[in-house]
Amino acid sequence: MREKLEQIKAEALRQIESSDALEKLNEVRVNYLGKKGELTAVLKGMKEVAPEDRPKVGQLVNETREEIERVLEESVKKMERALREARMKKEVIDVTLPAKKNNVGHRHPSTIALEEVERIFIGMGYEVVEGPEIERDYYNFEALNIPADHPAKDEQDTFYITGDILLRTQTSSTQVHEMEKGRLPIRMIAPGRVFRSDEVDATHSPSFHQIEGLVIDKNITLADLKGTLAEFAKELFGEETKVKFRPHHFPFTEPSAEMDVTCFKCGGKGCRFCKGEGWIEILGCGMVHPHVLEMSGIDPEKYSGFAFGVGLERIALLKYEIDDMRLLYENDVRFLKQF
Ligand code: 2NM
Repeated sequence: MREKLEQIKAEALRQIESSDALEKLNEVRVNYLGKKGELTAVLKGMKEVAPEDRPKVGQLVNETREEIERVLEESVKKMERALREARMKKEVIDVTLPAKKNNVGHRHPSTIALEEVERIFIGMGYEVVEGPEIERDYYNFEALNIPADHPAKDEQDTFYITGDILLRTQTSSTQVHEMEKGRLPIRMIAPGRVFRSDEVDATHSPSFHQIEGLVIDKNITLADLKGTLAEFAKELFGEETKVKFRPHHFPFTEPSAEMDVTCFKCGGKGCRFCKGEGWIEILGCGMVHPHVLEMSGIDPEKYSGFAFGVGLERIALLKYEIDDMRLLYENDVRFLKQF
């Protein structure tokens, strides 16, 4: 019996020794110490042992069991330690590696241009007012004196949600809301997104941004319009910038004009940038039509005003000498981070 136990122990220890995984060690535990294990089998065979020898044999079985358990425990601990060490080695952090670049980003060129325009007008005492992008036909067209048969009202040009509700095509609608409040005088700019059913190309997009200005007070004249916009042009493009007004037509202003600025690249001599003209078209403007004032509840006998509208993307393209508007919408950071 002693020999048999020695044999079992030797075989168990050999198997422990050759185990290369925790699962293998567990197999050894089950095979030798488990309920159906070899040592248990020996205990079950005790009835064949002479009664006086039983305590001795029992003790021997227990000693064998304890020895196998001890070696097994040791091996498990050793293996677990080795596994942990291997894992730690793999997870080691090399603190000498260069740090990941922290990319902070910055404002979009259109945002920079917008904030520049806002800064200029806030400096002249204007309020910045934002309004809804979804409007009723009345605020986008009718209140602005735009007749029902005007080409801008065509479904080809305007995004309609229903027959009466649409995506604003200009931010003048915000100015109408402001006029209706009846708080005079008004000195405001209305920046924001506008929508027109245009195909995308280098100078068009179905969604772009406008900044429209409105001043209403007693005794406002064309001189105020010219002085204000000349000052705006100087602040935006430089002190030496000159302006010129060309007669134009808008339904909501009378008289109406388009304003050109001297090319800030050549100073007006004519160059590639201004296509040899020396002048660059920058905005539309005019004296608010008396009927527009009247419809919003302002007495045109007592009050007068001027208004203007400028495209934000156009300003950004000019200021940063970008030749394709699509670059402003693609948001490729390699492009954007140049400004
Ligand atoms: C422009 C050109 C001229 C304009 C008119 C008004 C309002 F609300 F007073 F009637 N707001 N903006 C206006 C005038 C807009 O954009 C080219």
